[in-house]
Amino acid sequence: MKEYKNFINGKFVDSKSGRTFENRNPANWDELIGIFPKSNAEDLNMAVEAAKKAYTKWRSVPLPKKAEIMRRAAEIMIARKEEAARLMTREMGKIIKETRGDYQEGIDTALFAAGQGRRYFGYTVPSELPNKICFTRRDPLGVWGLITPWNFPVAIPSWKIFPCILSGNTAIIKPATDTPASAGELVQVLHEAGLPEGVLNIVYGGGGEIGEAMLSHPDIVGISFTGSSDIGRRIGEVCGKTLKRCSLELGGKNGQVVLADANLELALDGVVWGAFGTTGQRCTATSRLILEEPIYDKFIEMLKARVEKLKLGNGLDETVDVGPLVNKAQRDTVAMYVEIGKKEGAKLLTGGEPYTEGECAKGWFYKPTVFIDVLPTMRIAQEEIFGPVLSVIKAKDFEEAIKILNGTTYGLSSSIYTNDLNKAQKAIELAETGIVYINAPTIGAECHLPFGGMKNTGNGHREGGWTAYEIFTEVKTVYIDYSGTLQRAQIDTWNE
Ligand code: UN1
Repeated sequence: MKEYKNFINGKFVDSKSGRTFENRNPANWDELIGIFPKSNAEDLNMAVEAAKKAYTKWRSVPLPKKAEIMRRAAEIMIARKEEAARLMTREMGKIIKETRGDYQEGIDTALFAAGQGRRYFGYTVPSELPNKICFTRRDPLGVWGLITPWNFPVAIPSWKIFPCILSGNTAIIKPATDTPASAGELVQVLHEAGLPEGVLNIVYGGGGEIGEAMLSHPDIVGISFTGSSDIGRRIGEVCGKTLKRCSLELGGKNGQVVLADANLELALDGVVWGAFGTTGQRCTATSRLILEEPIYDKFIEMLKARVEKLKLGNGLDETVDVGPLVNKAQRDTVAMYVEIGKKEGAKLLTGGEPYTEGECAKGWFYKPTVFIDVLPTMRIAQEEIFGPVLSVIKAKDFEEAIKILNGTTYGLSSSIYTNDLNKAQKAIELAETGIVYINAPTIGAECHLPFGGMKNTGNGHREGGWTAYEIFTEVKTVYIDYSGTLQRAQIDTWNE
């Protein structure tokens, strides 16, 4: 058990509130991971002051020099990967293979930032007039508020922190109260890597208090948020009023389509991993399986057999496939949706109840659950559940499958299993999602490609790769006239 403190202006400090909160292992609630400050607006104000002060100097540090700090951070992370993954499994519950992957995504993002420092391109184009050049450059904005979720305790904070600070901004991160330790250790890594004081600060606490204080703070220029669409709407609304920059990465209701010609074994591997990996708690999780009619019955039989073999337990056990839900509220939500599904008339194929065998009795476990004969309009086919619940829907042909795939308000990720090149190509064109997978599950994004969704999944930004740098920078257009005369654009011509 460790007692954590806020990290403000390069120092670990207690909250002015004097209050704390606990973080417990969702696989065994007797295990206390840490105690954290339950901060208030005063703590946030101090962090903003520190970040504001640091900004003037930090923004003018040459980018390749900033990038060296990112590289050192990556080196420290590589050395700490196993330790960090174990902590992450203990605080969040997902299995150790996945927390290693989560941490690896953080390392990859740090390394990408380290390279990006030397290829921070603008572009140069010709002018309409002689003896004049035009180019663009990117500049930072100032102090950012980063609000991160618990399902990817290191990867998602990394997606925000590295591009934000490499670009010359300074930031305050408020991690989810379910996974504060992993985020705290990441901030510690950057401190050890030599990040100057005040550039990155961490303030622990609830969204209602710290998130709201960030939104209303006049010196915070932008908010980057990953979480639910409801909270995203609220953030977008306030940022709209105050004209803060705002990037929102929100919910999903991702579908996997399996066409009759597909390799069914491959599609089965895909859906089991996509639906029950991270116990279904990914924005990219597969929560709908859309089967073409001729293979419907056969695939369901294969699915039932496979899902019932999944082993639940503590994620530190390498033989376990599925860990617990992150907390009680999450398990209650899953149980509530299972009831809704039954009432709506969907048929429960397997699961549908908490799992309390042996040591799992002390954790938030829920059996991997599959509903069949789900209609596309049912709530379990429309609303994000964020748990191990898969809704199986029948489609009569390719066209109907795509219509069902697109028939939700979300648009993050989609997957199509087929060996028909033409249909695959058509599905890529028609899918209303920011990410499309062919013959692969809906999860598995890589850090150097754009990540984000259409419709209610966000507000048009893309994290990952160089598109993340667009979120955290302003484009500046520069014209240099070296003619020594007044040249009037749109009026003077080159031969006059
Ligand atoms: C999320 O679901 O919140 O593609 C992020 C994936 C991971 C990232 C998921 N690399 O599933």
